[in-house]
Amino acid sequence: MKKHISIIGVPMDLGQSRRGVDMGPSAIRYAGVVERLEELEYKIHDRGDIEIGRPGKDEHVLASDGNLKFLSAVSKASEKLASAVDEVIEEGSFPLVFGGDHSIAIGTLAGVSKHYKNLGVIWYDAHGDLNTADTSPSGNIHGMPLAVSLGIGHPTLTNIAGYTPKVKPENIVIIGARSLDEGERVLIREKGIKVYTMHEIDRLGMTKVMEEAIDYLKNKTDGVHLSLDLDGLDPSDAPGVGTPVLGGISYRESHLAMEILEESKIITSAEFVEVNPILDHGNSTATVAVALMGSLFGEKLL
Ligand code: EXY
Ligand code: MN
Ligand code: MN
Ligand code: MN
Repeated sequence: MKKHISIIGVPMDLGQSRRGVDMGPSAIRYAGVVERLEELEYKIHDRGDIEIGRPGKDEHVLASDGNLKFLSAVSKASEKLASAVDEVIEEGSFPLVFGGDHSIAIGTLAGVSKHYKNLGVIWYDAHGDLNTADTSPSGNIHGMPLAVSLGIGHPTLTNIAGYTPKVKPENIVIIGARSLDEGERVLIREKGIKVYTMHEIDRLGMTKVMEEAIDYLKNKTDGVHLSLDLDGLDPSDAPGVGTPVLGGISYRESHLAMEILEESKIITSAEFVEVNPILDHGNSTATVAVALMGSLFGEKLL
């Protein structure tokens, strides 16, 4: 029987300050994702895009907390996304979500986590995304989704889908970190969150990092969500992102990471975020995202 993947596009750009990332889902589709995954004998159901409301022009100022830009529009979209992801899992299909900025992970995890007692999360990112309104230097919600999913942050965000928290700190592995704010460092230490920074990736190599991450998660979780921010990769390989950070994971290392995840069979949902075609060279970042999905879903050369 063919395995089923359901694609959900989330054209969200309100979680950060650079327009264009709302076109990420189109860019990823244009890069041929459906055809690529169909080649792998998957049955693909593209559910189209979640509708993102446009905010009033002063909304970020009017938000109940001044340091949470577009709180209301992000929350509404997160609720819709959570319901769509929930439906996909109910149908027995694999949810594959395309961003949009990383604030969408709030909704994805809200839809996924209710189906698992102990959801694991692999957060592949240059950043920790562990800020709150109090620690954020920017007020951009895309710097907060992992904290929100831990139940830390504004209640409108932490209570998306009516429950909190979505994930336990001991079930998270961050891979690729190289830009953390002070408040995020404090939270990582306080909660004991497992982080493979670029230092560990350089030192141990990607094979060891992924094997350790999988060992760390596999016996204590009943599902693992992959949240892959394209800015986890080096900007030379993935230039079309809004918050690039030098010294990142290479294209080859990322392929290897996806192949090792595929072999482990632990991934039960995934999202690919922060593709911004306006900032891209051609459509290369979406093309990289699609190639990584190929590896994650089992593409082999021979
Ligand atoms: N830490 C910075 C902030 O909170 O504003 C930058 C966050 C970028 C988040 C990107 C998507 O991973
Ligand atoms: Mn359900
Ligand atoms: Mn991120
Ligand atoms: Mn990032």
